[in-house]
Amino acid sequence: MNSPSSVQPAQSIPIALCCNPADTEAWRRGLQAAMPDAAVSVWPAASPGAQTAVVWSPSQAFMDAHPDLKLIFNMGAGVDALMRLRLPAQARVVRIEDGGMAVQMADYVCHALLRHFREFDVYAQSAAQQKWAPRGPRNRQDFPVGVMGLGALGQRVARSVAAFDFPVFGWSQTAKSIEGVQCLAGEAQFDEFLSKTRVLVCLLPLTDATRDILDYRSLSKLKPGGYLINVARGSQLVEEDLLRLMDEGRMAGATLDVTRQEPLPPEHPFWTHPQVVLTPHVSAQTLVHESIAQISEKVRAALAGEPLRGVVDAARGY
Ligand code: OXD
Repeated sequence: MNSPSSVQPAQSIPIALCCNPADTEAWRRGLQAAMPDAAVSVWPAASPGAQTAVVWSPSQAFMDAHPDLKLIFNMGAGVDALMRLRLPAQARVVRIEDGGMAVQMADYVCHALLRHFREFDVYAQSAAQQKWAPRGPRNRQDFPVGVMGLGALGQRVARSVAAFDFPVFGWSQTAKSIEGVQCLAGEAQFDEFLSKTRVLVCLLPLTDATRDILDYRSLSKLKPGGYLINVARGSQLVEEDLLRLMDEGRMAGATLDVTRQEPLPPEHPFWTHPQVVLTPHVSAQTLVHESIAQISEKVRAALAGEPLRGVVDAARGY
């Protein structure tokens, strides 16, 4: 009989795998290579006794077919899709910690920030019209950046932005301390954080508390000429409110890697809005090799009864 915190021994690890069909084979082969004694079964073939699962956005049917799961590895950083399901009571959800995603987030956000700050889109338009039209320098002190969400990814982003000498503020639920970043925390300091920020970067987990957090009220607290970079979840932004603030000239624009509906429907105004830069949810993609190395190490740690990092707090939802 296994204790609730340990999993079956290595030679009999059934692993239930459930992900986007296009990625399945790479994950199946990678998991099998990293854990030769595991038996990886690919959903919808169920592995009813499996205590370990590796998943991205699984269905309730998957969970119901695997009532003995103790460890559910989420293939990405955001666990919101999992948190909406009824999970086996004894299961712990473990997310990928960084796994090569933090540097991607940092380069994506720095690119979006510098593209806006250095007016590269304006120069692209001039070049398209064969116009040699230099513009004066802008002062980065006038572009304070506020990073919402200071987990592994948010901290890396905040540090990378600070390395470009922008003033950087951070905001998170619980107080954090990051060199070069002025950190604020909790509801009580939210408005102060917004009012110090001109370029707002959202890296928050999606929970009931953060759904719709980027609405007219909060975005209109930004400094004049506010700019939004959303690399978290589309449901955190009230899209009509952003459109209204841009129409009113109170926000300069946005770079959005995520939208409420993905793929973005063809008729959506973001596609053609001149102040919106869109990418298709690619700011930080899960790297299969790095993630599998992390998962197999954690499976080994769980077998040895060692404490696990990256376990999601079900009450907080991240
Ligand atoms: C993630 C994502 O959560 O890709 O990792 O959205």
